[in-house]
Order: sequence, then structure tokens, then C-alpha cells
Amino acid sequence: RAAGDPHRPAFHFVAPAGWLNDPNGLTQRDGWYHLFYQYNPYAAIHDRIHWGHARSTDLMHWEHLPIALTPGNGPDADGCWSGVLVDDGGVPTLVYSGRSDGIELPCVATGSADLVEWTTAAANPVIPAPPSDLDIVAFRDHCVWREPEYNGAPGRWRQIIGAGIRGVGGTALLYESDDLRSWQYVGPLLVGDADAQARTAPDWTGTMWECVELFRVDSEENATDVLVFSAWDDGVTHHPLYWTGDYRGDQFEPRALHRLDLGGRFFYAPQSMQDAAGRRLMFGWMQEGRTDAAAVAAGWSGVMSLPRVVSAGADGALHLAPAPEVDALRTELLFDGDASSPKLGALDGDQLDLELVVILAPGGSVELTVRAAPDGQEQTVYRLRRVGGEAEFSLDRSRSSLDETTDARALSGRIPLDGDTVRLRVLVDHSALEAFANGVPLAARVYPTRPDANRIAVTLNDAQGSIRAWRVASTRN
Ligand code: DQQ
Repeated sequence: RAAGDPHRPAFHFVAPAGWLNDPNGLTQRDGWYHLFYQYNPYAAIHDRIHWGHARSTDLMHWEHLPIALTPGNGPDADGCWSGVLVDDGGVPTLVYSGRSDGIELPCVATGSADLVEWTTAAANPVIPAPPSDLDIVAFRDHCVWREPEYNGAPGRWRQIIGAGIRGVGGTALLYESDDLRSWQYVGPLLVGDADAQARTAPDWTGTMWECVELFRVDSEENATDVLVFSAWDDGVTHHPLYWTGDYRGDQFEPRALHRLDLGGRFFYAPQSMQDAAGRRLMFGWMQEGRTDAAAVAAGWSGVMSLPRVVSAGADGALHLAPAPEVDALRTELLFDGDASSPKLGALDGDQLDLELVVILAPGGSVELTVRAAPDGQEQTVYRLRRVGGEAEFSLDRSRSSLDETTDARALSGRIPLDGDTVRLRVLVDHSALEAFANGVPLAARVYPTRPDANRIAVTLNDAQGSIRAWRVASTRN
């Protein structure tokens, strides 16, 4: 069933069938990138979660491997929730959240050298309960690292675990260990304020932080520590955010809060890794914008984003771009020229890579339409509108699908200008859309019903620009 679905992406990673959510255990080992993911192989619903597993040499063509973690009889009886993979002196070790009796607790598993076979530790859970001095909403998901050597002694392991403090807000709780098995609680690395913004604000920090992650980005001019989290509240996923700031001692001193993706929940629960080339690569879960019943009927749910390279932007925020490996999938160059050319009207496709460079005069705007039916009954429209020294970047999905049960909300936010220029990259892969405007991403899902909803169009107002359009190869059969 899954294979015959026109909404199923062809160059994004998807599970063989069933349900996929968060990326987990990202690593590069012996020349292979490994992607683990939250997986229910039995149905397209979030039920008893396993860890799916795939590997790739080029981040685009993935080979499915056997399921890595299966819920057992103990603390992960109801699911093996999100976590990471670390190298413990040569022993691949997973740190994940085991779920049983309605709560999650930290667990570990050790793996074979090829990362295919995993054995859960008899000592699980390795932390028996959240800190007793806190009234915790939820406690799960892990970011684990080793502190640098100090005076010739190996640094200790540290981890942060996502949590929420009731009546206060989300947090990342810091722990320390010598062996990944016995952990000492240090304290909250940073505590959010659930009431600081309106609950409906696109940068509301939620009552609990899922999938916390701490890393540093360095460029020649800029360096910053980054704390990424996914804002959550009472069973509802919201959006991924990050703080820039300074990780010092046992604290994270925040500088600024940013949205990680203007698509919000369509790029949720991200995880990143540093690869052998030193790049920071990030994946996120692109959840569905169609009903649960539609996903169950289709036999699959959830798309993994393309890999994104994360770097420090000139404005102190992060700059995100599709990994250059994505470019290698370009096949036919369909168009290269003036974006006002009438010839663009003849192009179509549901697997496209579009690169638009526009100069926006003050008050200027541009629209890029994708997945459009020739009569315009279905269409999905990106808009960039200059507002002072910035631009408003939005995605209009109000006419994306004639199927009224699909999510049609507008997605939008501000992006920095580069002088007067905006570089917009849009990757169209059936129902999965990923866009990047001057380093700010916007992920979304759309479900056109018409088989001819494949046209593209560009409209310029007080703007001029050029566009290149390529067809993109499938990475699966
Ligand atoms: N998904 C996992 C949790 C995590 C959530 C469960 C985020 O570990 O908090 O599948 O989407």
C-alpha cells in the first residue's frame, strides 16, 4: 500500500512501512552514516516504539537494517523512546528512554561493531527516577557527551535529559557519570518560563522540552553554544527552538531564543551529529498534515527531513542549508534564467530542486508557486515580502489540497536579508516540502489530490531574480 501512495516522498528517507518519528543515534562509523529512528513497524500509529535502523555512505541512499531495539519485558516494555549513540571506549552504546507504566526512564544498550545487534543492560533503568526535589511533568530524551580531558585525566560523561517543571516550564536536567551506568544529578542546565510568551506564539517554549541537544558551532567570525529543544505541552508537540548562549560550568547562559524551522511541527524533535569532515548535520521529523485515519489507510506515517548542515550565521543565529549531497541527486536542468520568463509555465514535476535568487527592493515581494494544477485549483505558494531590513517568509497552503481534511494552516516568520538579496531554495518531494531562505528553513507537508498539480510559477513585484530548476532522482525503487 505504502509504495503506491502518490504522497510518499522519493528522495527523503521513509520507513519501509508503519510509523516513523524522531531521528535517533546519529553517527558516522567505518565510513557509514547510521540513522536510527522512532519506529512502529506494525501500523502507522505511535504505539510500542522500536528503533528502526538504516545506513548510508552518501546521506541520501539508505539501506534498511534490522530493527535495533525492540520493547522488552522491563523498563522499556511499552517502548524504546528517543536517545543517542556514543562510543564508550570502542563499545557502541545507546542511551535512550525506556517507557513502561506510563513513564520514561533512562536505559542503555551496547552494540556489535557494525551497530546491527544490540543488548540492553540488565541494570536498566540506569537512573531510577527523576530528581526528587522537582515536580516533574515528563522526563525523557538524551544528549550525552564526554567533557574534555583535564590534567591528563579523561573527562567525565555528561548528559542532559529533557523535562518540565510543573508550573514553571521546560528544562534540561544535567547529570554526570564515569561509566554511563551510574549517574549523579547536577541540576538544571537552564529553566524555561512557560508563561513568557502566549501559548499560541510560534516561539512559546512549552511546559516541557523534548529532545534537548547541546552543541557548539564555530566559524571564522562567530562561535556560539546552542541548546536545541522541542517545545511540548500536555501531549501536544509544538515546534523546535534553540537558544544561543554560553555553556559554562554547570549552566547555560542564554543569549537569544530563535525558531529552528518556520514550519514548526513539520521539523520536530531534531537531532544532529558531527561527521568525520567536522560538519554538523541535523535531521528532523516531518510529521503528517493529513488525518491519522488517512495515514493508517496509506500504511505509513512520517518523513525524515533531508540532512541539513548547521553553521553559525553572520547575524549570530544559526544558518541551515541542505547538505551538498542533496545536489548530487539533480538530474535534468530544466531551466536556468530570468525568473520572469514565460517559459517557466511549461515546467512541472513533483520531484524538484528550485534555486531562486531575488533582489527585493523596499516594498518588493516575490511568490514561488509549486504543486499547482494548470487551472490553479490546487497550488502551494511561498511568499517573500520585504519589511524594512528583513523579509517576511511565508507558505500559503490554503489551496494546497482539495481534500479539506488536510492541514492548510499558513506558516511564516522573519528572515534576514543579505543586502537586498534573498536566496530561496525549495525541495519538492511529493508531500514533503523543504525550503530555505537566507539560511532559515521552513518545512511543510502538502497533499494535492490532482495528478496534474505539478506546475511551478514565479511572480515578481518590485523585484528581479533568476531561477534554476532541476529534476531530482529517486533514491528508492
Ligand atoms: N518522541 C519520542 C520521545 C520524544 C518524542 C517518543 C518527541 O522520546 O520526547 O517517540 O517527538
